[in-house]
Amino acid sequence: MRVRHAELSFTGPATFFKAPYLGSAAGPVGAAPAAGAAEAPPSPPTSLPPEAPEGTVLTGARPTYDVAFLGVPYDFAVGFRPGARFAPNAVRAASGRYALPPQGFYDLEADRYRLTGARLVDAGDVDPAQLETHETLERITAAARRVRALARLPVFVGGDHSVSFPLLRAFDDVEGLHVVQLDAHLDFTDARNATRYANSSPFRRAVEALPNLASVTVVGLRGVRADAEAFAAARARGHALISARSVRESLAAVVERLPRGANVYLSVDVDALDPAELPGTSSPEPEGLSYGQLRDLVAATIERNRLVGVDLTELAPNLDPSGRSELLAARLLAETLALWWDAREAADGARG
Ligand SMILES: [Mn+2]
Repeated sequence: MRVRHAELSFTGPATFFKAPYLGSAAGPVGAAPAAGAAEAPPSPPTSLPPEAPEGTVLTGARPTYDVAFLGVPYDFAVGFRPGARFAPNAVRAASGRYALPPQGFYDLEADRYRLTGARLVDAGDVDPAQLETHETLERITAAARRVRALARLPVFVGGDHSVSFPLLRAFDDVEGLHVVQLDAHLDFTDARNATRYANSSPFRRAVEALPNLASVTVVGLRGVRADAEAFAAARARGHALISARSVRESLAAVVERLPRGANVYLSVDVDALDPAELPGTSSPEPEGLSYGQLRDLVAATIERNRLVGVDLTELAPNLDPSGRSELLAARLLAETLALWWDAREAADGARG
């Protein structure tokens, strides 16, 4: 009988999905580019220490991994209850429950294994420069570029939602970039309290900075304190703004409004979910999406488009002592990876 090292979910140092850890002590940003450093070898999921030397993420033309996770533990842009800085490590710990076995995940509904052979890596965390906002944003963008070079699918775990702006800047070369944002809030405010880089403004800053950002589709909107100017500006730019109520009325009709055939960056603010399912977030709004609705929206987005990157933001583990918020986030990421892997295989098969 084969025994895997660190079989139980709570054993060993926590990394995302128990993937090998690539970050140096300072994280990918702190690690200076090592000229001519050897490529990190593809390695199966394991909790053993990685053998890749620091700085290996920077050189390869072809990504070494299928999926790379980057923690972005920055929540200085939150206007209400802080705690998203703790999300990367909380998701690491919770995702031990979804450590990928060598044969993949057995899907009981489809009666098949999923994510079989996917090479995952934990690329460490960005080091926030605390109150030096622009320095922090630069570090996030630089780290995201490096993670893009490392893996076919970069997955970023925030942090508050402000991090989506510097993350998106790392996709400035992607033609016809489309953002699918699952969120209770629009996050398109120009400025509030003389602040332009808070977690209510990331997509306003992104469309200003990125000529290649064609459009944004937001699903899950609700609440009674929205910014009218922001909604007018987003509508004027042709963004699709879809309420949580619309999802309740007809998920199928909402799916038809998602982009098709686009290069999509998926940004999941966990407050899109109903706070009864995910209470651990800064600004919860009642009447949110169910987990199943959110998962189906993610599935439809991935099936219809080419996914270039994913972020998950606004998870504040300290606001949910039960721990179920980070477990749900880890579960969503595991399903997202499986959906992406299926879509990638289908696309490879079609190219034949
Ligand atoms: Mn948001």
